[in-house]
Amino acid sequence: MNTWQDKEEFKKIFTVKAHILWEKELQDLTPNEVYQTVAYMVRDLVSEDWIRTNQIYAEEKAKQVYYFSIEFLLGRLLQSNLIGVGMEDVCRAGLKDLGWDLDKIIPEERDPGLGNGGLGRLAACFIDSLAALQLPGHGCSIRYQYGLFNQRIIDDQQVELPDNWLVNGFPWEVKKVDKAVNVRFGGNAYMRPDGEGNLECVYEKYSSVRAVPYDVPVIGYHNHTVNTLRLWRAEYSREDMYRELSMGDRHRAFRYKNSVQLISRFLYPEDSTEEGRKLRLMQEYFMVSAGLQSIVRYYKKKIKESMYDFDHYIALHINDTHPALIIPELMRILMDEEGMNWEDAWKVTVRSVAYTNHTVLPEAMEKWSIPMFKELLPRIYLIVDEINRRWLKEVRKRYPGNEDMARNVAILWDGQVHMAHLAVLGSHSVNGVAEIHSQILKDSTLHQFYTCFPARFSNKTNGISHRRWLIQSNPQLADLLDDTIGTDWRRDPRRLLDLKGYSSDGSFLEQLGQVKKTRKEIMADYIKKKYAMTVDTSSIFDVQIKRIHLYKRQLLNILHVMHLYYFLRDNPKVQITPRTFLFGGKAAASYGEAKQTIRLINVVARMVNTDRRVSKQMQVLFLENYNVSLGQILFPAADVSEQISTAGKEASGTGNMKFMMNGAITLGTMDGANVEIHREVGDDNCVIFGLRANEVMDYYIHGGYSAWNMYGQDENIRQVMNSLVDGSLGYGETFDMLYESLLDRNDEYFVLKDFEPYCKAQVEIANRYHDRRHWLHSSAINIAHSGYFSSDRTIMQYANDIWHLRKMIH
Ligand code: TH1
Repeated sequence: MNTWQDKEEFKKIFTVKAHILWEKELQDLTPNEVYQTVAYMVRDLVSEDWIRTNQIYAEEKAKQVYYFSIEFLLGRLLQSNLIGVGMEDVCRAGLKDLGWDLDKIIPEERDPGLGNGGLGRLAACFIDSLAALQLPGHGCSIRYQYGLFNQRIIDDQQVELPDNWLVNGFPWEVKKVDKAVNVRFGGNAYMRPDGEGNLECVYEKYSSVRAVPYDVPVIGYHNHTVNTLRLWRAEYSREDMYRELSMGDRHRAFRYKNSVQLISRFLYPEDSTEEGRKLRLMQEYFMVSAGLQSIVRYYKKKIKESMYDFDHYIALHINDTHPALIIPELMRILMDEEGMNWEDAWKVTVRSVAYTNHTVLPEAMEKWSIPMFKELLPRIYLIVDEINRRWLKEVRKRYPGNEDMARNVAILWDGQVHMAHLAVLGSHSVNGVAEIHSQILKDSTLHQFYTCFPARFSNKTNGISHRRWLIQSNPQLADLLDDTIGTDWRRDPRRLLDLKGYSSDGSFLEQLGQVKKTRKEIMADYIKKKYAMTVDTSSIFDVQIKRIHLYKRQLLNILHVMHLYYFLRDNPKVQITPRTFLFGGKAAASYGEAKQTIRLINVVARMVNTDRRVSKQMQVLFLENYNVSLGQILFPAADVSEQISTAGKEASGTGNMKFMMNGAITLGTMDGANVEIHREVGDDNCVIFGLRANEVMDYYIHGGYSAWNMYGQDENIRQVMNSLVDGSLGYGETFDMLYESLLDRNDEYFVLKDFEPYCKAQVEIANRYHDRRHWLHSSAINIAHSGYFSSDRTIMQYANDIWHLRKMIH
């Protein structure tokens, strides 16, 4: 691996590089120019390894996985890449000599926010683990010109601002003009006899979009592996533009240009809900077709094996259903371009593709209207129609007269294309992302498919990169771990278990307490600078950060905050352990209830923070624009991790794991990966409350839950509910939509049902925190067991059980 020998060499190279890039003297460089200079220097370090990695994969014909995801929520790359090449300290020292502070340079990088939340961040952790484990695997996605919107809070409410993250360029990417491909949309497709007794497809009058790849290096951890994240950008073809212009219709020509450029302009800001826009369908096909065409071209040019053996060398993974069109697209290429028959093409396709499901919320299941689908993708529609026809024929033969069965597994039904059904049928592997979630898939969401293909289903519990979420974001804790158990855990996070031997060691626990204190002070400084607010660092930092969604129940949290406030206000003699309630998260712009929840949190925060009677005992703050970078400050500072979704709704959650790894105690329901966290640490080291998934399910199936009864029976619920609509909050503000969802719409997510158990769980948290030594012990146990939640473990499971990859040492 290329490195900088020492800080002297760093400074020499930096000087030359900066002069070439900026034609300036060093003292005139802006911080952003310093950032870019270092970024390009890191790229220079890895460029040989990047080329070499690809060479080795091709020479050895290693099986490679392509991880297709409509989102990759990378976060900033400078520090993680410096850590990857082992050069953070040299760089820091060199910059210091030249008069710059690396910690002030790092924030110059715009946070690449090409994702909404957990699904996109999971994809980023996965490619990080692939490279760290020296596995041949690459990411494939879209180079959105605008990432997820920037959130501002104005007059208590969320305002969405465009995230023009590419303004100063993105030094990590390499545009590969020679690797561009064309993706076709619209036109007509039909079958006709080919003269040899078979049918062939004619596809005509389509319009072409040029897909240009931008490659980003994915740098392993202290090894020579550099994999690739390939991001596609849509460009109009100049020829098509000139042809239109030459035909005299300038408006048509510019409409064409604009419509093409729109394809890679915005990331859809929806999380866990279906966004039924035509442009989104175009994005999905654009990504899949461009990615697959380039894979097939590479396969033929470099691997040079038969297309019938494609699946021996290539694994295609789809992150939720957004890339599920890879199934008919591969069928199209194998049949229309490689001349394979249907049966053989289907075999190769199913053996190549594997699918991960990330949600069981019905509103998040992707469905497209058939007329729109057909118009946009006529050739792909013919293939999907044929897949469906053959499949239903088989189902009706196997289950004669059982139309329920047919309905539950059909790909085309009720005028819609059901993407999850297509994904299950066209894959050899289907997995959920936590045990309870995988069980729900088998028992209900995909039950009929499970009876047809039981062997396809498995669980792969999510994980997180301990490199980003511990080594990088919490160096204080990482150093303490090194001093206590040695450094092996950095390569093998399961070794964190060694910490159990110190979980009752008084001097270790004191140091652990000191680290947490330091991280809370860093958080407090951020809050002081940004909000001119002083938070009490000896208070319990109680944090809920995630997308705002009714099922995640930020409402439950804030209703408890309101209850606690009323209680303290009315009982001035009561002393509690002081609390700081921190919230963060974005709401989809069109999600009224979520946006009203943000306003409620902000209104309550002002009421609490300005009331001198209680503000020594509790404070509340909504942190603006939660993203990866803010997460890196928040997770290390948290004492309590709020994981309070309605049981059965959160497929996994991954923030829960980031908190745990940084020593926070989980306050949660038996949902998603909380179940496994609870199993790892036991009742003593987390606080579980509320309805279980089966109880929630029973209420949905048999009824018997009345939100109004809860309201009638519980005085505390009445008090907080009334205040939502009686004008007693803020300046007479009301929250009708939230009130209605809780009472008139019968509280779909059981907020009121779980209210009292949640309040009790919060008392339990306070009691435990009171015993500092016991709390720190729990904190240590959580860190020790967090190694299980490293995405390295998750990726090894995918690599062994689904992709069949082998480690490539070089
Ligand atoms: C999330 C799940 O809600 C979360 O529980 C899980 O930990 C995470 O995926 C990673 O597995 C999902 N995000 C999305 C985003 C879209 C559609 C469905 C889901 S599920 C756009």
